[in-house]
Amino acid sequence: RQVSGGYIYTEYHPMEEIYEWMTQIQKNNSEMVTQHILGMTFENRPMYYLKISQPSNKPKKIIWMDCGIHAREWISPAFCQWFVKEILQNYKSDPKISRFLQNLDLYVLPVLNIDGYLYSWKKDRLWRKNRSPFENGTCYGIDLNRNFNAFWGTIGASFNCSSDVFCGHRPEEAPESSAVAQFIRSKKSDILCYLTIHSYGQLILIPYGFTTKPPNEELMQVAEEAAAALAGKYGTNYKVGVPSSVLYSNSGSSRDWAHMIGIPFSFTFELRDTGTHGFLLPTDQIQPTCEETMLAVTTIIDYVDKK
Ligand code: ING
Ligand code: ZN
Repeated sequence: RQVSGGYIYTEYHPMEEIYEWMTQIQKNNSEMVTQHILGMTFENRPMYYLKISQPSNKPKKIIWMDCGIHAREWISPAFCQWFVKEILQNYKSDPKISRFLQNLDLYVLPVLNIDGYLYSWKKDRLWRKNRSPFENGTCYGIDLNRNFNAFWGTIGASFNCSSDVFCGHRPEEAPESSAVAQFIRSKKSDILCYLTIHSYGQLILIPYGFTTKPPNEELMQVAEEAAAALAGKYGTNYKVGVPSSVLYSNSGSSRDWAHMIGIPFSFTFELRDTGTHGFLLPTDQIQPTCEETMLAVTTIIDYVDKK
């Protein structure tokens, strides 16, 4: 059990508790953390992100990380929360963290697909998409990770609204993907790295999802370093590569879009496991999963900072 500030990080939390967690973390760390609104979900819930920033006069670059774009991938929001806790607990004592916080601000969106996450808790544990209704309420949901303007609708996506990979009728149709895209666009010259956290599969994916062209060597190398750091903790094996080489091609993903508009580093994480439990990762794996992922993510941030 990992408890900090009265919050249990080794359990999954319903959305109401994550909202409350955001308020508390901001209150208890007001010198470092601010809470900001990114937009509203389809069902009109506020999407908040946390900005972690060490006070200084230096101009900073940005690391963006979002979790929970897919509703059923509960380990993802759990990791975003763990990440924030670890940074705040350790930034003074951990030389790596204290070094990169001198140059970088961390922007963390703990749950991107809030309506879907709630639906996954209350109605259908394996729900993936957002909750926009179509065709007179006979089908629901856009796959937010097919709704970005990156070869949108061309491969690994569907135009059928009952499909789990329904890409919408146009890029950024969903208010949730639109809110993220607008924000990333508005800060794009300052964002060094875009991280998006999914499960499952134990993968680190690099752009692009829609071609089989050889990937950017540097991104590949950074991802391999991150996977090695991760494996160093518990021996968990991650595969690294472009989607077509490790799984299947896709289009309209946030990772590809972020890289296409000029963000130099962009990665998708697929956390534990490889299918034994899949999306239903047992709570006793939250801690080891978050610990090892922390090593991978800080390896990437460290690289990006030193570059
Ligand atoms: N996987 C991601 C998806 O959007 C992905 C990312 C794409 C992985 C293509 C592999 C290949 O489908 C999950 N689990 O959501
Ligand atoms: Zn996913």
